[in-house]
Amino acid sequence: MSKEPEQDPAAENPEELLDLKITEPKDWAAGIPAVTVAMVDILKETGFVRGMEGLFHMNKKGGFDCSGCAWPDPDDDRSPIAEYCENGAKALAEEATTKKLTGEFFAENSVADLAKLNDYDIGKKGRITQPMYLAKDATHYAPVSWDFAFKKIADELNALASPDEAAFYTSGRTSNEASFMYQLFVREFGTNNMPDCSNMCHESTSVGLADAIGIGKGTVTLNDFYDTDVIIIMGQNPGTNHPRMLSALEKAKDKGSKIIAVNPLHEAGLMGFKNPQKVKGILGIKTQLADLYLQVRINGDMALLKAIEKLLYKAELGNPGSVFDHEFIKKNTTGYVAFLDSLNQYEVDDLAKAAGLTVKEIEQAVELIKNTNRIIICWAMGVTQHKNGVATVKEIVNLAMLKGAIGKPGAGLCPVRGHSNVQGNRTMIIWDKPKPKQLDKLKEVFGFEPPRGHGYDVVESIKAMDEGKLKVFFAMGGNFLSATPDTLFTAQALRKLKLSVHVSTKLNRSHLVHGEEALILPTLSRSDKDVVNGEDQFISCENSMGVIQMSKGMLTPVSEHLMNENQIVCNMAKATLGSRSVVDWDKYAKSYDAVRDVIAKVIPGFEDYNQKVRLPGGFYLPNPAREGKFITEKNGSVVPFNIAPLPKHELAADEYHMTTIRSHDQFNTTIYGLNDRYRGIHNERRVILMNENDMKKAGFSPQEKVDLFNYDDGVERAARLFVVVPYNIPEGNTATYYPEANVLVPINSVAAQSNTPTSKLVTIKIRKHLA
Ligand SMILES: Nc1nc2c(c(=O)[nH]1)N[C@H]1C(S)=C(S)[C@@H](COP(=O)(O)OP(=O)(O)OC[C@H]3O[C@@H](n4cnc5c(=O)[nH]c(N)nc54)[C@H](O)[C@@H]3O)O[C@H]1N2
Ligand SMILES: Nc1nc2c(c(=O)[nH]1)N[C@H]1C(S)=C(S)[C@@H](COP(=O)(O)OP(=O)(O)OC[C@H]3O[C@@H](n4cnc5c(=O)[nH]c(N)nc54)[C@H](O)[C@@H]3O)O[C@H]1N2
Ligand SMILES: [Mo]
Repeated sequence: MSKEPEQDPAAENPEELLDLKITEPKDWAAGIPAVTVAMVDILKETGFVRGMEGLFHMNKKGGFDCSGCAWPDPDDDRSPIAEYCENGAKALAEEATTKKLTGEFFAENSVADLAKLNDYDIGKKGRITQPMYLAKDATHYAPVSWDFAFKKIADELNALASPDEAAFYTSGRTSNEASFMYQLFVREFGTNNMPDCSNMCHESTSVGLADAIGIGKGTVTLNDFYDTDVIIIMGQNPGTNHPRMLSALEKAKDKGSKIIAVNPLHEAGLMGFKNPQKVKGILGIKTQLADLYLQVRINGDMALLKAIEKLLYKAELGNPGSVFDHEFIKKNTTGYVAFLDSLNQYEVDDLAKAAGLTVKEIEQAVELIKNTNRIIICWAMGVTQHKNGVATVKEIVNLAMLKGAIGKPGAGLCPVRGHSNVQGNRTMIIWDKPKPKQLDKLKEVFGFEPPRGHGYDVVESIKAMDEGKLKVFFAMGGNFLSATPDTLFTAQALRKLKLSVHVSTKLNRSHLVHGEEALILPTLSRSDKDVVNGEDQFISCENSMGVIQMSKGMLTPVSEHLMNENQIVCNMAKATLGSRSVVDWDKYAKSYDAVRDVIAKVIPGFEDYNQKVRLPGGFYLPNPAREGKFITEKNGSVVPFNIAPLPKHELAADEYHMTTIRSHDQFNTTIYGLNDRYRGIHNERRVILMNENDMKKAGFSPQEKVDLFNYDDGVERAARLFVVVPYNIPEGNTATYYPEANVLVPINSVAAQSNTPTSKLVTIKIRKHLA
C-alpha cells in the first residue's frame, strides 16, 4: 500500500513542502501574543461583531460550551470578560466563519481536485450550506434536498442483508441529546456497530479505570487542583490542547502545589505560563509551572512509575507507615503483597535506564510525593495510545492506591479528555460494547429488543470494510479517514463501501475518499443559534470532570438549510424504520426537553435532567470513586493492584520510535494554521523532530529532506518528503504531526484490551528523500 491508485482522489496530503522557518522553542505559554494571534483568526473568519459576540458568550453560564477541548469551566466565579483560550478562539473562528460552500462551489471543483489540496486549504473553504450528494461514478458533489438524502440513506440501510452491515461513527462534539437519539436509532435499527473517536483516544483510560475503580472516568473536580500538594502531568500538552488548564495550574502553584511534568518533549505550556487575564501576565511576568521535568523516553512511563513505586517502598521500609496509606490499602485494595513482590524483579537503575532518566531525577520525584497523599495525576494521549496503554493507566492507579490518593480532597485521577463532549457521548451509550444493564433499560423504557452482541470499534470497522462486511458508513461528525491509522489501507477500505455519509460542519478529506455513493449533511455547530418550532433551544454536554452543562449557541447560522444533529437523526430514523419503529421520532425532533425527559428515565444520574440542566453551572454526575467508594464489576468493592510487565523496546541500528503529536495550530485533523509557535516550527507541518546525535549518526543535516517508512506485518508504509528538525528529544525518539504521519501507523498495532491505535509509538526507518 505504498502508492495510491492514480485515478482515485488522494487520501493523503500532497507531497509538497512549504517554507519552513525554525526559531528557538519557548519555555512559557499564553500571554498577550496568544490573545493577539487568536484575534487575527477571529477577525479574518468572522468579522468583528460576530466574532466578539461569539467570544463573549463562550463558556459563560447561559452561553455556549467551547467546541474545543473538554477542560471544565470553573464552578463558581467565571471571568467577567473571557472564559476562553487562544485555541478556543481559533475553534470559534473555524466554525463561525462566514465563508460558505454552496452548490456552485461543488460544481466548479471536482472531488479529485479538492483532494489535491492540503488539509489546511480544504478546511479554509468555509461552512457547508446544503446537503450534497455524490452519485455513482460522478466526479462532483451536487446539492440535493434533505428528503432525498434521508430517502437515500433509508433505502440503502433497508437493502442490507443485516443491520450489522452498517456502522455509525461518532466524533466527540455531538450533544448528549443528539447522541442519545442517535444510539437509540442505531439500536432500534439493529446493530451495536458504533465506533467512536474515543476508540482512538481515551479508550485505554475508560477500560483501565472501569476495570480498576469501577468507573471509566476521572475522580477529581477542578477544586481539587486548588487544594493539592503535587500535580503529576504525564503525556499531556496542556499549553496547546487544554490551555485553560494552565489557569488552574497557576492557581494551584499560587497555593503552594508542586508540578511534575513527564514528557519526552520540553513543552512550553508545562514549563511556564503568562496569564493573559492577570496584570502579572500582561506585564510578561511568568509563573514557572513544572518544578521537576522528567524527560522520559517514548513509552518510558511504565518504567518510571515502577521506579517511583520501588523507591517509595524503600522509603516506607525505612520509616514504616510514613509513606504508604495502609488504612486505604487495607480497606480498598487486594494484592498489595504480591504487587510489592513483583517489584523485586527490577533494579531501580534498570528501570531508570528504561525510562530514559537518571535515578537522581526519579528520587527528586519521590521526594516531592513521599510525605503527602494530596496528589493529582493527570494524563492524556502520551499514556493511552500505546500497546500497554491500559496497563500504564492501571499502574497510575497502583501508585495512587499506595499513597491513598483517590477519593480525598486534593487527590485523585485526572484523565484529561479530548473532544468537548466525548465523555458525554459514552455516558449516552455511544459505545460498541454496551452493558447488558444499559440495553435492558432501553428495552424497558422503549419496548424494543436491542441487539446484544458487541459491535465494531474503529479498527474493527476499517477491517470489516476491507473485508466487504460493511456496506454503509454513517459518520456523526469527525474526519474518519484522516483520524484513523494506516491512511492508505483505510482509504481503500472506505472505497469499498456502497454508501458513505458524513454529518459535518466543514469540508474534510473523509468527504473526498468515499463509497460508491456519498452524502454530506450540513449541521449546526456549537455556537450557532438552534431554533426549533420558533423557539431558541439549548443542548447539553459533559466535561472531563463529569459536570453536565447547558450550551446555547447565539450566532446566526450561515445557511437556512442547516439541520441540527438531533433532527438529522430523528428524520433518518423515521425514514428508515417507518412503521416498524416504536419511537415517536417527530416528538423528539421537535423538543430537546422531550429528549432530556427520556434520558432521565434511561441513564443513571440524569433524574430531573430538565430542571438540573437549567441550574447555573449545571450539575455533577454521581461518581462513587470520587467519594472513595469503589463498585467494580469483577472485584466488588476492592481494587486489585495490577501487575503488568515492563514493555520491551528493541530497536535495530537504523530504527527509531516515532510519536505523533498535535501542533499548536490544529484541532485534530482541522488545521487552523501552519505554525507550531511554542515549539518554534513555522510554516510547515511535514517535519520530523530528531535528536541531534541521531542526526549525526545517520548523516542528516538540519532541514534534510527525508522519507519515513514503517514495515510492520511485512508491508511497506511510506510518508515521503518530510524535513528534519533538530530538537530536544531523547535519542532514538522522533516526533511528527498527526494526521500527516498517520499513513505510517499500522492498522494492527493497537493497545491490548482497548484496541486503540498506537499513535504514540510507531517503529520507523528514515532515509534521505529520493527526488
Ligand atoms: N487546540 C487543540 N486542543 C485539543 C486538541 C487539538 O488537536 N488541538 N485535541 C483534543 C483531543 S481529541 C485530545 S485527545 C486532546 C489531546 O491532548 P494531548 O494528549 O495533550 O495531545 P498530543 O499532542 O497527542 O500529545 C500529548 C503529549 O504527549 C507527549 N508524549 C508523546 N509520547 C509520549 C510518551 O510515550 N510518554 C509521555 N509521557 N508523553 C508522551 C507529547 O510530547 C505531547 O506533549 O486534546 C484535545 N484538545
Ligand atoms: N496519529 C494520530 N492519530 C490520531 C491521534 C493522534 O494523537 N495521533 N488522536 C486521535 C484522537 S485522540 C482523536 S479524538 C481522533 C479524532 O478524530 P475525529 O473526531 O474523527 O476528527 P476531528 O478532526 O476532530 O473531526 C473534524 C471534523 O468534524 C466536523 N465537525 C466539527 N464540528 C462539528 C459538529 O459540531 N458537528 C458535526 N457533525 N461535525 C463537526 C468537521 O467537518 C471537521 O472536519 O483522532 C485520533 N487520531
Ligand atoms: Mo481525542
